[in-house]
Formats: sequence, structure tokens, C-alpha cells
Amino acid sequence: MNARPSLTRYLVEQQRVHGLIPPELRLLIEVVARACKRIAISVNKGALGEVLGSAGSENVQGEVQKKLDIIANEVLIDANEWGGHLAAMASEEMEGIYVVPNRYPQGEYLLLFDPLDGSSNIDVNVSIGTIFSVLRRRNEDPTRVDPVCVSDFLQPGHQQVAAGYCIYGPQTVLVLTVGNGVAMFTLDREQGSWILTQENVRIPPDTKEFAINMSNMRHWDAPVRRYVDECLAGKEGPRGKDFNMRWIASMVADVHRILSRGGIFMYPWDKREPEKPGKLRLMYEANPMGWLVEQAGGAATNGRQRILDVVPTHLHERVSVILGSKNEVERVTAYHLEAD
Ligand code: AHM
Ligand code: MG
Repeated sequence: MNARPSLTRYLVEQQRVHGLIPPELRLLIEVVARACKRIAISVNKGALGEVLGSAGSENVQGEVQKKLDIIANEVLIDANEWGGHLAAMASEEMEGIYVVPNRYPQGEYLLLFDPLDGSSNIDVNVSIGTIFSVLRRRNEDPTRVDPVCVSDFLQPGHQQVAAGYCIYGPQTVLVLTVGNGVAMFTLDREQGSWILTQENVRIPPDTKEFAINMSNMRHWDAPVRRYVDECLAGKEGPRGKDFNMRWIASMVADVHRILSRGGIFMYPWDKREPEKPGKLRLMYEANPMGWLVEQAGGAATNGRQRILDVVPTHLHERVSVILGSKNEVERVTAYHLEAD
């Protein structure tokens, strides 16, 4: 019987057979995966580990931080700062970037993460996750010695070199792309290792399932209303089929369902805060998820433009997100472009 390969073996093959990733990036991904294992342990302890509830502080976006948001952020920093592969990190939970301290060697990669996405689900025992994105510090000039700064991070998503998330649900699953499709690794708790459980993940181009927070309907823009109205009209409407709706309020869990069986996820711009382009963050939520979805044959746009082509102007930039089954995303995008 052929044993299923581990994450380590998968990564070694991406490096050796496919020549896709250098050893430093392979090791960096392993460290992120190790940190996710530690976060999974805290998540699982729940009330027994005194990790539930709010920490009594706010992050840079003015959101109340949960204890687990802070724990997960610290775990990711502690695990990654000394490895020698990173120049700096950025997180939803930190206003500025975290430059690798002088006592450790600096590498060429930049790591961005949402340490615990879907925080409102922590205390109610519903799936949450860690989302991450890896960029390479562009260094056209080899003699460059200036310190790493925020502008090094401001690269469009198509320049990511690795991206993924870890979902803490009934199973703990790490989902990864290094540009060669999407692979899923389930945490084997007895062995303490990540085991490849699905390769070449594909999102069907059509779907009968949409995900959006319907309570915001009155604030939506016309193209989003049109799309959802048509879904709700079911068999009798212009789409000629009945649609199902899901909303977990945890992007990781919603995207995981879409990678598993298709669907469309939308967190569009709306009129509640018209000056903001959306709720979700471009660099550590939309970009990694957008790349995963594209690598699985789906599409990801902000309604008008491919998410991975949006050039960020600041670290915590927000973006309108429409992603999932290709034909549905193209339909919503076309509705936006027609309305312009
Ligand atoms: P968070 O990063 O503060 O947890 O917020 C992001 C989450 C997403 O996971 C989810 O899709 C969305 O916020 C849910 O928002 P809402 O509660 O408005 O439906
Ligand atoms: Mg988040």
C-alpha cells in the first residue's frame, strides 16, 4: 500500500521535481504549518485553556480583539522570526510591519497573515482559520542595504509565491498553493504531521450555491442585488434553477466549502461605509484566497477587476470580494461592468 505523502514530501517534490520553490521557501512554509499546529492546539482547548472571550483591546481596524486573535498572532511571530527566511511580517492584528529583529538573520521573504479569521465564531465553536500569503522582497539592486519597509509589501497578489490557509474545524486542514494547483493536508493528531489528503483541487465552473451576508441586502449596489434576486427567483426566474444559500461568517470556512464543492462567495462593497472599498482585507485575506481559487480553476474579482491585479497602496487596504465558480463570478463581474 502506498502511504499518503506528508507536507514535507510534497514540498520537497515541488522543489526537486517541479523546480517551483527554492529550499528557503519550502522551509518557511513548513514553519507556518508548524505554527498552525500550535494554534490548532489552543483552539481545541477552548474554555479549558482559558483562551475564549475578548482580550479587552482593539486592533488597527478598530475591531475588538479576542484572546485567540492575540495568541495566534504571537505564535506565528515566535515561530517565524528566527528561521532566517523572512525579512518582515505583517498581520491583521498589527498596525505596522514586524521587521525580523537584528539578532536573527534576515531572509528575502515577506509573510502576511490574518492569524485567526472569523473571530466572531471562536466562542461559538464554529470553524475558524489562519490565512497567509508569502511575497518575495523585490530587490532589483543587489547592493541595496536599506531596511525593509511597508512599500516592500505593496505588491499585487499575482506576485505571491505561496498562499494558503489552515481551517480549524471538525478536521484541521492546511490548504496550500505554490502556483502548481491546490493541495490539502489533514492534520494527523497521533503522528503530529500534515498528510496530503487531496491534490489538484478543482472548483466546478457552475454552481447552485451562493454565500453572502443577506442582512446587508438593503445596502448593496444594483449589480449584486440583481445577481442575488435572480438566484432567489429559482427555477421560475431567469436562471432557471433553484439556488441554495450558505453564510458561515468565516471566510476560511466559506472558501473551504467552495474549494470542496463549488459555489460563489461575495463580500461586496456596500453603502454602509461608501468610502471603504469593502470589508475584507486585500493583502492577507482576498489575495491568498483569490490565488487559491484561481489555482483551483475558479475566479476572483472585486466586481470589475481581477483581485490579483489590484495594486495595493497600503498594508490594511480593503477590497470588494467576489470569488468561486468561474461562470458565476464572471456573471456578477459582467453585471458590474454593464452598470458602469
Ligand atoms: P475577521 O478577520 O475580523 O474575522 O473578519 C473577517 C470575516 C470573514 O471571515 C467573514 O467572511 C466576514 O468577516 C463575516 O462578516 P459579517 O459578520 O459582516 O458577515
Ligand atoms: Mg479576517
